[in-house]
Amino acid sequence: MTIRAFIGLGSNLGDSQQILTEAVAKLSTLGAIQVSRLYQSPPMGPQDQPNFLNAVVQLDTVLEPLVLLDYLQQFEQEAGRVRLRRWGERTLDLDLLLYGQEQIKNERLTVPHIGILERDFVVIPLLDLDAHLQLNGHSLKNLELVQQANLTVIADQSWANA
Ligand code: PH2
Ligand code: MG
Ligand code: MG
Repeated sequence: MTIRAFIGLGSNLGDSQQILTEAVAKLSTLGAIQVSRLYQSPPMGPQDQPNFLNAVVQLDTVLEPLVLLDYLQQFEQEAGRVRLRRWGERTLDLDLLLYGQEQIKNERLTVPHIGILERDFVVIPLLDLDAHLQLNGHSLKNLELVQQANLTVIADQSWANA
């Protein structure tokens, strides 16, 4: 069965746009994808780190969640992932945000991803892909943080075709 998953992409080390473009190409090998616009976002967490580039990919896939997670972690490693500290710098961060309507909680994975509702750099690109997306019965577009979002659009939805 094909499931619609959403994956959050982030990078603030190295050539972030290139790193995210390569990540999108790899995600496209796992199923049919759509890509949000590309955003620049001030860091959540320690402020003495560069701004992030953030985006979300919608992926229609037959992969089970933990198999998908294995791929996401493999792609992070292949990008030379560096993770210096909690909430800190990342070469590439790929987070499984949503997996259909499923609620998943085990030692490797919590889905929906905790913190979606607090992160404009996740919610705004999700809305690019599905303006009517709901979480726990709430429309994401009605969240207060949507009005107060502190994001800059870097490129339209064709950015990853480069
Ligand atoms: N990721 C983090 C920590 N802080 N801030 C922004 N704006 N975007 C991120 O993706 C991000 C962050 C660690 O994964
Ligand atoms: Mg993250
Ligand atoms: Mg992560």
